[in-house]
Amino acid sequence: MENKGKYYITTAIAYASGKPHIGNTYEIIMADAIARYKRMLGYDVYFQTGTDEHGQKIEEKAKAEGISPKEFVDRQAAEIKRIWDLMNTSYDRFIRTTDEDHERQVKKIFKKLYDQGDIYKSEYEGWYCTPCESFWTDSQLVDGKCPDCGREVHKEKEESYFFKLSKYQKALEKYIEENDFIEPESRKNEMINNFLKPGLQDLCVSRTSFKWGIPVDFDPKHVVYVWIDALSNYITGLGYDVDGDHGDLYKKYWPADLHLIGKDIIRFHTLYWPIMLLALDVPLPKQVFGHPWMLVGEDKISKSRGNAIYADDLVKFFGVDAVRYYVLHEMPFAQDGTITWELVIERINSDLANVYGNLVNRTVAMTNKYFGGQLNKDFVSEALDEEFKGFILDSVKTVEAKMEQLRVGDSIEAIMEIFRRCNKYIDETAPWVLAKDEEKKARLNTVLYNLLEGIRIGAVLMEPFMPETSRKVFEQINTKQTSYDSLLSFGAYECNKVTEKPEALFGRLDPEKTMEEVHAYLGKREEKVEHKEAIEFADFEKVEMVVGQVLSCEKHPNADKILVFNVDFGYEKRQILSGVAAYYKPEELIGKKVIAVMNLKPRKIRGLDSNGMLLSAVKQKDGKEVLELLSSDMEVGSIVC
Ligand code: ME8
Repeated sequence: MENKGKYYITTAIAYASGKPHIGNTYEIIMADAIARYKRMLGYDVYFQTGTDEHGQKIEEKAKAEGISPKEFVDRQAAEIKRIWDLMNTSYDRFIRTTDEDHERQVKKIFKKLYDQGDIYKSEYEGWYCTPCESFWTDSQLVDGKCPDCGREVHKEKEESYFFKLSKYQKALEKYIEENDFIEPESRKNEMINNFLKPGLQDLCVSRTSFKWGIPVDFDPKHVVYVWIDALSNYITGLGYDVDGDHGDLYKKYWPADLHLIGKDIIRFHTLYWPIMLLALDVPLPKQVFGHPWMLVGEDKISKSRGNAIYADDLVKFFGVDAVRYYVLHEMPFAQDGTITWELVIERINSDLANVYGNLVNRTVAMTNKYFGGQLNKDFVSEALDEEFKGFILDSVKTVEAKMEQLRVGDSIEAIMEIFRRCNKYIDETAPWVLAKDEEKKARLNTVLYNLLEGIRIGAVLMEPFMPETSRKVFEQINTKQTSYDSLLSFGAYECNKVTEKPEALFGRLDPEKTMEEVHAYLGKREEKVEHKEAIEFADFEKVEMVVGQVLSCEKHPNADKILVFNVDFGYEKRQILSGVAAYYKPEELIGKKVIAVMNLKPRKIRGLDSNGMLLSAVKQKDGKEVLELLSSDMEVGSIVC
């Protein structure tokens, strides 16, 4: 096969702070599908993934467990790698930011940028979000919270190193304008309008408030900002060397053809990362694709809310390929996708069992029944066949065009259309009727040949997405014709003897029974909810909670999820906003006694003031969130302690 050149693809490196959920896992599966597809096309692919192991959050988590950060990340990285391997992902390197070669180069990168005047020392004061490890200015906060994750921020001041991003802004703008660097298009506009047009601020690139990071080697009380450290993995993993003594992989594969990442970290990859490279005089990556997010139902996946779904749990019930299929098929190109256990079951039944599995099973069974398992090339074609073959060959082109645009879900759908067309062909040709007439034997032979060839072509195309299933299909129909070149024309199938006893590729699931088993399993499984750190009694005592009674309650005019309460506490009345609109009608809350945190700093939510917070209890039940506002029979004005 013709060598199409090199292709270097990377995923984001996962935070080694917890177990990756199905959203994180989606990304490695998608990258794997693209990598496998490109290899099939004849590209020389290098595929890198790994773990992001430094930062304050990891330091804190390790401390809470009483182990060293290194012990903590060793365990987490092993768990992440286990899941990547379980999902049959074909990466070439699993880089860890604690790898010695990476750390050495990051120190050198920082020093080079400092020596050439791109990084300078100063003092920083700003709002800091610990989970995101990001500083924010007043104007960047949204309703007083982190604009990325919506969590609380706190003021922090520290001596820091800064990176003069503005120096490279013009060059970056030019690159973005002249290339298809940021995909999809909507994400490109976001970056231009929200960050480049207002002008890039200098970026704080070191920390002194914690230790778990790569030390700045000429000023070791500072550690390198985790994003400078993490982003560098894409070149250090290939053997980039600041002094120019690059490894062979770097020489061969850089610049990256594709950085596949989630939509929340586009800013880091399309602004800071290319600017780092411009400053290092390293060629820029060709494309950054910011994929959408996987939601559970309509909600963000959240470990603290306990709605997270994990790939290994899904695999226990449905197998690796069905899970790969679901996430790849269900995730749209630019909008968020959704997953629930019920939806996975539905999709397996409708597509994999009823269409794909059923087609292969009955075609192999008919080949056995009517021809002892082996066809010949004695063909009697009819007009219908040409349309059928044309459809299949066109589908090969559709898949290629869609994959070129990274529309993975659409590509899979085009392959499923091949299998649907085959099933329709069975209805149109009715092989069981042909079988009754000895004179129609050659026609029956042709029909089954066309079906086996359709299956073969579909399975070759499906291999990057469901490798193990394609392998089983090739085995069942007994073909060695599995290369991409074999799809150029219709008719490469060799007529070998098919398997005598075809095993079903996908069993049909009984939705109710399966869900019962899922609930029983999830109920028994160790609780995976992440708990917050222990706090001092003195900290708890700072919270003032009082019983109040709802005087009025109405919908927020600009936010669907929020209700606006007017609450009487006896000694004063207050307006408090609460995100409970999905669980209550406003009128049923009037007169209800509630418990409020009184001394939470006032904040604005979508234009309205909220002066306190109402307490509620929330739980995930059968895949849905159940919530209740906490109440008390005590008199209005009673202190809760
Ligand atoms: O961001 N659906 O790591 P991470 C789809 N360490 N993708 C999701 C998702 C969801 N619900 N939630 C997260 C980091 N992701 C950094 C990356 S790269 C130099 C450093 C994606 O473990 C997320 O957007 O939080 C990111 O691309 C990947 O999962 C890993 O997220």
